[in-house]
Amino acid sequence: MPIPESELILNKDGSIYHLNLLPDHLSDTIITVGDPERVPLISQHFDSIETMISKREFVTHVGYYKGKRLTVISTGMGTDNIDILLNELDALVNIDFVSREPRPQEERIQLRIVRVGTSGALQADIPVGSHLVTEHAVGLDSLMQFYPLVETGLEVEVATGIQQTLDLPYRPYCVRGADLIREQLGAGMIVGNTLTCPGFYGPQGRVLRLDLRQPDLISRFQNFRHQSAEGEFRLTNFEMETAGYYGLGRMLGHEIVSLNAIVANRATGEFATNAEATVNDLIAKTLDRI
Ligand code: R1P
Ligand code: URA
Repeated sequence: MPIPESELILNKDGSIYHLNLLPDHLSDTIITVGDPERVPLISQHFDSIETMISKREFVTHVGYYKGKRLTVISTGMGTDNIDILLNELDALVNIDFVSREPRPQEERIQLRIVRVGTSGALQADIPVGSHLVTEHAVGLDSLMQFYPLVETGLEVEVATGIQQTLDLPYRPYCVRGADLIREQLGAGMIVGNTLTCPGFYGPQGRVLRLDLRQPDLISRFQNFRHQSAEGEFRLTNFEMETAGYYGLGRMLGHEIVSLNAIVANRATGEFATNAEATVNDLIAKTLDRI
């Protein structure tokens, strides 16, 4: 059965609805960033750029870096955008746009996706200016309420513990990312467990003019621990997309890693004096290893 026009939406030129890309535009290795202005910061290192396309917050540059074809895409903020990004990237490689049929299993392409983003540390021993690679991601957002994500026993235990600690009316989700790409791209970085929040202020315990429902939210995050045969689990950092990447990556069969430039520390109250340098160093490491 072909996928209807209302579900797989193509623009008049045949490109996918939000990303505005054609299947030929994409490389198998993709760097993603939240901020559209971070795209040229990466593609400026390319030997050549073959395509520059943008629509809404999705700015895409495709080119060659030391002979390797790479795509850089910005996503904007939040896991709702990651739902669009990953479904549309997967459609570009794994759905035939003419027949509107998914490609057979043996023809499926596995993308390698590296998120290069900023993040706030939750623990005092994770310094501003450091780089952290996400092992487990915990999603406080609602994206995975809509997909049949299969979690391991440990993932369910961690997520249930966090639900109890935070006294939430729903169970968060927890996903361990793919090991190989984490070891390759994150070599030498702090290995952490990232909390993906559905907002930057209240959901990350920030108070400007609005009080929090739970005034001690930050210390609840900081003090959460789960003991298992694999050791002690604690939450290390905050951001707004990683759990969506890891959940959809597992279900769609793509290899994804989230690399975090730590620009704030919520235990010490610091914000980076030179966040750009921390991000630029992470970009350099990413390009070197990819
Ligand atoms: C918030 O300032 C934004 O920064 C982080 C968060 O996940 C959120 O998107 O990532 P980026 O720097 O990649 O946007
Ligand atoms: N991005 C976030 O989501 N939180 C921070 O504290 C810093 C960057």
